[in-house]
Amino acid sequence: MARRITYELYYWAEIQGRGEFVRLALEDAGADYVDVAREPGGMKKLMKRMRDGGASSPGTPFAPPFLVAGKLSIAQTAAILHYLGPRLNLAPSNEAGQYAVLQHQLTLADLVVEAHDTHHPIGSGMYYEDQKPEAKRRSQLFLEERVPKFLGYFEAQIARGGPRQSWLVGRSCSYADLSLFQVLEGLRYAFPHGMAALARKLPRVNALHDRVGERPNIAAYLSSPRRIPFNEQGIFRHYPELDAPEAKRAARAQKKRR
Ligand SMILES: N[C@@H](CCC(=O)N[C@@H](CS)C(=O)NCC(=O)O)C(=O)O
Repeated sequence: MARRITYELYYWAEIQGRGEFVRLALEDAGADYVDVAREPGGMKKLMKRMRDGGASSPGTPFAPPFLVAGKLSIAQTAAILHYLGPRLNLAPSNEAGQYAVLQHQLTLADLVVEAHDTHHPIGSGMYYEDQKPEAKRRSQLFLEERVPKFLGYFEAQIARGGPRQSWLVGRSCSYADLSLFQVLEGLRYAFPHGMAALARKLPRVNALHDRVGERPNIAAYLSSPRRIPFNEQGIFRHYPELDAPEAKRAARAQKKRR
């Protein structure tokens, strides 16, 4: 019998962030894994790996998350999931299906960058408070144009499969479905008003979200202490003034003042 591998996930201990896409896949599959930075002395281990990459690694990661699987060390969320997908039964077995799932993951990664930039449109290294007017404008455009475009795209992808398809690719749940769930969770946390206003247009995306949330291992994970609550250090942050209709009101007031 093949030995069951214990994966090591390296990611910041205090936030869901991009590490959460990997956590969800590992949790859904019931894989053995260690969330390294959340263990005693784990942050030191993470920083050391960032510096030296580990004995057998040809390079060092640019940023967490990265996964260590035996002698392999893989950075970049989508690359990690592309590796894990077939091993955790969260990707189709054929190549076309695997690349379709990867493509969706990368599109979600684009959306994640834009979600982050709503509260940090000018610079990641600056305080939110020093880029608030820009953040308001960016959030309004994000909610009015970008979220409908991205989520409308995913709605159409699910619809393409016809009435019997309930997942993004084929007939079973993939890591991209888990990631779409997570993106929706994050957007609803950050923009409760804005997302409520869009809900009617996204019946398939919302139904997929609910189906993922009901998967037994995911439901157990979400109610466990392993699930870090959303907070204002992560990618999805709730600042009421950025949510519609607050953002709209602020942008209108700014226009009047000019
Ligand atoms: N494209 C990378 C982005 C990784 C990334 O931006 N990680 C963040 C945390 S979510 C980080 O620590 N960034 C440090 C930096 O950009 O300086 C991925 O998808 O994994």
